[in-house]
Amino acid sequence: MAETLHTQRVFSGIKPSGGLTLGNYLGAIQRFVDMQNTDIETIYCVVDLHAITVWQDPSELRHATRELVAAYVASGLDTSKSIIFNQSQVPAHAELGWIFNCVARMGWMNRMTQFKEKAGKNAEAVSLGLYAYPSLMAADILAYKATHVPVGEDQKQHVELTRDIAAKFNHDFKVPDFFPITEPIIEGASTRVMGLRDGTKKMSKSGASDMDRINMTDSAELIVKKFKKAKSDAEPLPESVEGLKDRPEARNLVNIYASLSGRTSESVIEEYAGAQWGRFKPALADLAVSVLEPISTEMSRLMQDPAEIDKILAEGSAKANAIAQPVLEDVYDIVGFIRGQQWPR
Ligand code: AQP
Repeated sequence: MAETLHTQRVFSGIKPSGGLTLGNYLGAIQRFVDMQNTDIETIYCVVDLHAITVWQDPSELRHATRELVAAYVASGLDTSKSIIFNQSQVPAHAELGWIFNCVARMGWMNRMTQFKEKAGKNAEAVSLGLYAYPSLMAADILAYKATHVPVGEDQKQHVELTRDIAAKFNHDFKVPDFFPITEPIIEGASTRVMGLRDGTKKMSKSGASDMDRINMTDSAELIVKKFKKAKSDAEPLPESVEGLKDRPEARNLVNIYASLSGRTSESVIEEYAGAQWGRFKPALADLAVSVLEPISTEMSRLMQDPAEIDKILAEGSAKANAIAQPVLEDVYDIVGFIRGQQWPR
């Protein structure tokens, strides 16, 4: 458990960088909903500043931003319980992000594996924003002094960097405990949903093949087709989860089933021990359709009223700003910036 000094607060976000996948749903959104239903304050962001670290067509970005809000709400996030907003409407993120660029060390950033994966062999040509992304992510979290961040396994290293930035800021400016040392919450059977065509690579919005992922807006027919064509292996399902150890595709499909049904992988294996893929895959597809279809239907309904979605974002941004701005003002005072009459803005 993180700091007792700080009020418990959850922050997390998703990039509007394309259509949402089952990985985003199981690794993040489903868990955002679970956390909303606890006593802890929950803040969920559409991190549009992060999305533009790679090229986004402006009208597609607007669409993806609204669609992400629609997915949040259709999946069960409730604006009376959670703050839902887009990052660019709260200037504290970018302003604190700059300060953290000056706190984080080059050596720390050079160790970020996600940058290496995303930049690939093309590191010289990618944006500076992609490289600096983790310090903006630290600002997203710490602008709210969030104590807990539900994320998928792929974001663990970035939350660790957030902890390092918080500790260095607290130390350098001699303000012990100003920022909390945030805890990542990485739990459940789907902390890393893998691709359907390659069980060794994460399912991703921007992955090259659409058949590798389930999109939250896919039709029932397409979901069934994708699971039918999902890579598996020649063996039936094993008698115990240990038998999935060297079978990445099989393990992934079992984990997806477990998360979608709110069960453990053990209990899924107990039910399907010895089953052939011809039995398991249709059951998995039916389950996925039963979970995703009501959500995508509600998403399309919400998307018919973009003004209502923009209103959710405006109201959420005002609430987010009311928390983040005083934190930023304290940071400015701590750092030694002079604040004139326009503050508080
Ligand atoms: N495959 C996944 N399994 C489990 N969790 C996942 N998340 C993403 N993919 C998986 C979790 O979703 C949250 C938001 O992620 P994001 O969209 O902000 O960034 P990302 O991790 O880079 O997602 P993508 O789909 O891979 O986007 P692109 O392709 O645009 O880079 C995070 O909590 C993440 O862990």
